[in-house]
Amino acid sequence: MRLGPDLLDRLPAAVARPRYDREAVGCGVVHLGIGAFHRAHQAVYFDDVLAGGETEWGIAAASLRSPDTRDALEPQNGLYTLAVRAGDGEALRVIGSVQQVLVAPEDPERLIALLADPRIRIVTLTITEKGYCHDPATGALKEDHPDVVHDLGDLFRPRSALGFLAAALAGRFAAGTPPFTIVSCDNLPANGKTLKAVLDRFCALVSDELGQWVRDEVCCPSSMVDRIVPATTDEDRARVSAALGVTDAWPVMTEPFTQWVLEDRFPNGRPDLAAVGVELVDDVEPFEHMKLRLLNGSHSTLAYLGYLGGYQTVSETMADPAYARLVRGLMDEEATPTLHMPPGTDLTAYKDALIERFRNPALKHRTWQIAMDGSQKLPQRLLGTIRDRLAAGASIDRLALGVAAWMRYVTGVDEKGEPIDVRDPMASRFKDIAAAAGNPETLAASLIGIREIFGDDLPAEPRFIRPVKEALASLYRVGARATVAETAGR
Ligand code: CS2
Repeated sequence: MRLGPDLLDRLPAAVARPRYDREAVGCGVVHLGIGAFHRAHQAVYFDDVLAGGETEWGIAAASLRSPDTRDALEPQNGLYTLAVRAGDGEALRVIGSVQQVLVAPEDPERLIALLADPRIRIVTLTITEKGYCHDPATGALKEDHPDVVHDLGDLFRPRSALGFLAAALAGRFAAGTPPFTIVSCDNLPANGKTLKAVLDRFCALVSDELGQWVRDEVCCPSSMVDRIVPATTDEDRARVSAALGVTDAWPVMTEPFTQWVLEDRFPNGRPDLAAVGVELVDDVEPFEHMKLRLLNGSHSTLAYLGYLGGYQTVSETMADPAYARLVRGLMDEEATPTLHMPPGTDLTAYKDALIERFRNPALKHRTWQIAMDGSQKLPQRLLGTIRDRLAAGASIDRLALGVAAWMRYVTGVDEKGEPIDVRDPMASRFKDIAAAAGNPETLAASLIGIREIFGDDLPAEPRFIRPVKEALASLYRVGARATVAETAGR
């Protein structure tokens, strides 16, 4: 038997479930890029909104590529289980806020029509860093990106999120419908501003009139989202289904912690998000820096060094005391001095909690998963911190080791000579660079020369190049574990 509305009453008492009338809920939100993160984060906040009695904020979610989520959730009427996991067990909750799942490439016009519907007042995005079709170093739209070129040529059968948004906004503009508010929930720097810049530019390339309307009318509040969501395994599916007594084809795994900090700019209305724990602020930037630099910067550092050191998951990596010391040192000594938090923020408590979250043994968060798409992640996770440190004349040893570990990782060969499955939009470029480089020194020099990642400044900065080259040389000489032990002890 498959999880579905008719079976909700028969679930074990310990399983939380929607107590509101799902049939009475209208759709007010479209989410682009439905994946596990959306289902463990924004969809849960909206489920709380609906549980609080609001009825206009159901979610229609779209996948921009694969039909997998739709195939799993459609027979379940959108219902799925959230498994909140910690050392002391697992709490299950069935989420009801996702009303339908569309697969964009199967019927692009249907998604555009939905987005153009006046009832849709908010669009949320988790399309990953590379989904913005931008240059990660500058934030500008890559006008020669194949999806951008394609979508500008055929706006009514787009591929990219920007294409869908522009096509729908064109429809709303023509119909005199106010625009929706668009909330980026990706780990980009100034994600709202970055989205707004690429969208404005994209729409201006469609037409001057649309460009101007979008520039003047469309709001993209920035947000900081945080919840660790490892990929679901077959073992997870089997365990959750057994606990429910019915099959859930795709439950999502997460941790108890969750946070959403959001700029309060919603001219077309929003639910009472504060009532469900969203922190509404005027300026997200300090929180975003805190999270990107402390959590994600540490995560990527742990992922590359952990993978190279032979560790499969973050919690396994953290169980090595040298790695734990390195990452705390990275946070305390190198990242924290670059943060400017509002008064009253307890960064020590935040970092203590982060260390515990990384250690959570119930989460099998693979280092390989986090290592993906490093070219898109490095700038905001490590390089911004490095720039601020260098401007202050301060040391960057641990940050440089994180960058060097990324370099060794993207060569595609691990310490035992085994291949690494490198997933990155620039993977083939890395392979060519690695093949041409005769030694760590030239490897580092060639990778640092990639301006889309390192910008114009870092390739010309000896105080950056030297520690990265030294760290990379050490990774090749003695390996990740010994280099971590040595750097952590400094
Ligand atoms: C991770 C993030 O995969 C990754 O790159 O660093 O997805 C991380 O788990 C989330 O940002 C936590 O909020």
